[in-house]
Amino acid sequence: MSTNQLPISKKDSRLYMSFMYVTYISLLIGGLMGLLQTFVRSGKYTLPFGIDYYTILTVHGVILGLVFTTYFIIGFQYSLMAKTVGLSDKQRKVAWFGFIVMLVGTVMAAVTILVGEASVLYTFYAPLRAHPAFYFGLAFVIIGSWIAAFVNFRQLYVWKKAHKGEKSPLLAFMVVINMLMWFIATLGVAASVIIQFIPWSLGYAETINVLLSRTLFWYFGHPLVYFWLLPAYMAWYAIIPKIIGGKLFSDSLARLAFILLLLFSIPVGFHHQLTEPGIDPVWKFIQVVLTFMVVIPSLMTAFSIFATFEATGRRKGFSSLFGWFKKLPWKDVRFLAPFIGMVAFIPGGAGGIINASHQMNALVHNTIWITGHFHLTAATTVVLTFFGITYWLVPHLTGRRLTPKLNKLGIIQSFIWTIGMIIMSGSMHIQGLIGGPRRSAFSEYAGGAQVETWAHYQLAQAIGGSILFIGILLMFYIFIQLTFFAPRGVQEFPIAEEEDFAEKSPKILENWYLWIGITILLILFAYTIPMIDIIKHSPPGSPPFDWLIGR
Ligand code: HAS
Repeated sequence: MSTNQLPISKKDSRLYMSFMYVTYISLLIGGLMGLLQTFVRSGKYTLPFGIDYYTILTVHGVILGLVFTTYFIIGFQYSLMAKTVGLSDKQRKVAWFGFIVMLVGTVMAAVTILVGEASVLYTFYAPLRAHPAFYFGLAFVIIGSWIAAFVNFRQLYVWKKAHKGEKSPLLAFMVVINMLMWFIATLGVAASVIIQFIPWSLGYAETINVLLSRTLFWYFGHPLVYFWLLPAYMAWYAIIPKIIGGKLFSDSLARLAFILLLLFSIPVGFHHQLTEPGIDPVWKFIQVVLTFMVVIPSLMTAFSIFATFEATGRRKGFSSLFGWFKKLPWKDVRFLAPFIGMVAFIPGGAGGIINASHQMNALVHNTIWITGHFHLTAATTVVLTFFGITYWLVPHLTGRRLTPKLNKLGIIQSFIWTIGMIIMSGSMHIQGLIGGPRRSAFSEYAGGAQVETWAHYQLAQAIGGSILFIGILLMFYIFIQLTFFAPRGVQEFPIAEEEDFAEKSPKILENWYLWIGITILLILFAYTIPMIDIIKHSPPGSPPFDWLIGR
């Protein structure tokens, strides 16, 4: 990869930091809601002022799953693009516009939820119905993120025009893949929101086609989790090697892994709907097979990271089998936090494979096992990597330094997070296996025969949740320090270089027409027939396609 790093101007920094402010305010609010949830589920606490459990569950899911992640990712990706391919004045203006559109949408959705008019959880499954402002808010957030996507596409396009024949910088390539995936995936949820939810919530349509809405949601929902994961992979492939004093393992392998993630992350939404009637089992099976295909790039990533660690250690002179492992920079939080995230992804990924394994899904679906799964993958792997990025990105943007004291606090934060998550996610997994449901307040199933057994695990979740909340407070404190108070200075923006003897990456890896073409073909293959089936066999009075099938 080209080592030429472009400077980030003050004006640019202000834009990227605006995304970070929303990110960390969201973390604080969303984390508090998570804490309250675990308290309620423990059965030892009821919410004051008649606040509904599902309202706080919705705030938690929407604000952490959709707001915290999206703002961090877009802000981080902009900074990667600025460093590698640059951002023009015009692009910055459009980027600000996108930010404002997103912010307006976020505020609309947040207020609607907070006043109790949209307690529909982050999946907003019909027939739960929210106030129209919630759906309009979501639509704005999506449109704002599309603006960001198109700015990113334009940034790479302009760079390519000025650097004819050169391969694009790896990180810019990765950002474009992620935003392409996001754009294609959000078309599904946008269609559902605009064609189905908004007319229904405004009262123009009396009913809603539930299965169609859920299918469109999950067409988006699985790539959504990769939209969270890919920025973490960007850091693992191209930033962590620099932090540990190594080089990029393989530019081609990294690009191929991202291409495979683009191809296979979308046509797999049915693995969230395996227990749903109305979808032909053959198509469910086909999407399960495609789900196993999307595991491959993650295995490639695991291989690549191990190889980077080992190669770096051996270059430093450690010849024993695992000697290199001891010498990784354990005291550097920029490495430690993402490393713990990587380790968490080993059981997290294994859990995903269990979920995807058709028959086994019947055991875990809709149990709190799934909640345990995504607290390992999203809330540990991804979030700890995002924290790891924050420790250098924020001071880089604010012209400050990560001091040894803040580094130490970061290490403490990483351990608090790990302990809290082991307790909380571990007990969720176990409770799920013995039938504990997800998305339920404790009071709703109190009196059932299994409550006694579940109660222990729910108490453990409240303890884990409390530890995690302490972690959130500490992280927020570190963020404030890095933004406003840390000493002025220069914090490195670590981007790994390629090995001097690295082979040239094949040109085909940058053939966008080819990869976008195959992505579309795979989506059409996996979704066309089942979608026609769903529409054809939907019950009478299921808009919006009644007119189409003559009812
Ligand atoms: Fe998942 C449900 C399947 C990955 C998030 N998932 C969810 C939900 C969320 C979520 C939020 O098939 C709940 C949605 C809801 O509300 O209903 N998931 C998978 C599969 C993967 C997977 C096959 N999930 C993720 C990631 C997420 C995430 C990543 C967030 C970021 N998931 C499912 C299924 C369901 C599901 C079903 C529906 C369940 C149901 O019934 O509702 C795969 O992508 C996983 C592949 C990963 C690996 C691991 C590779 C390991 C690596 C680390 C290497 C470590 C190193 C460190 C090198 C194969 C890369 C060195 C270590 C040393 C020890 C030295």
